[in-house]
Amino acid sequence: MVAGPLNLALNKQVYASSYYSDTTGPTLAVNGDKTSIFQSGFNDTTPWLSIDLGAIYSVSKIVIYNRQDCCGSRLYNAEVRVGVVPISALADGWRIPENTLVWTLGGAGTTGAVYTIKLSPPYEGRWVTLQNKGGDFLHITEMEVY
Ligand SMILES: [Ca+2]
Repeated sequence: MVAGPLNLALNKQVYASSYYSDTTGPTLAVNGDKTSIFQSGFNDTTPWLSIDLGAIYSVSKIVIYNRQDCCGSRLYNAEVRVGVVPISALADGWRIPENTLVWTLGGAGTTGAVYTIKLSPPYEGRWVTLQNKGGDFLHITEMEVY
């Protein structure tokens, strides 16, 4: 039997600059369920979500599932970074640019969109961070790392 690719982000420790409520916390972005939604909180104009893979991995692909029910355009000028600088608390936000930029969404996202980011060659990192630069909420249903 050949095992499928392992989602390194699944049920890993995950942090966010804010969250909307206890029912929209950051763990919902890595719980393997494409319907449950992480949503950032009010008054957070550069919200981020940061996954700790638990060790340094060679990352070759990241998949982001935008919200399926509405509001996909709130994902706007978003950035994904991979690296070894820990981003696990609000005070770490200024260090996000120290990790390597691997993807930028130019403009607005689309409801229901799935963004597949291929890293060729693969990039080594432990922390994978998605930041929304559009000034609005960050909400996605899932983020996978391979
Ligand atoms: Ca989810």
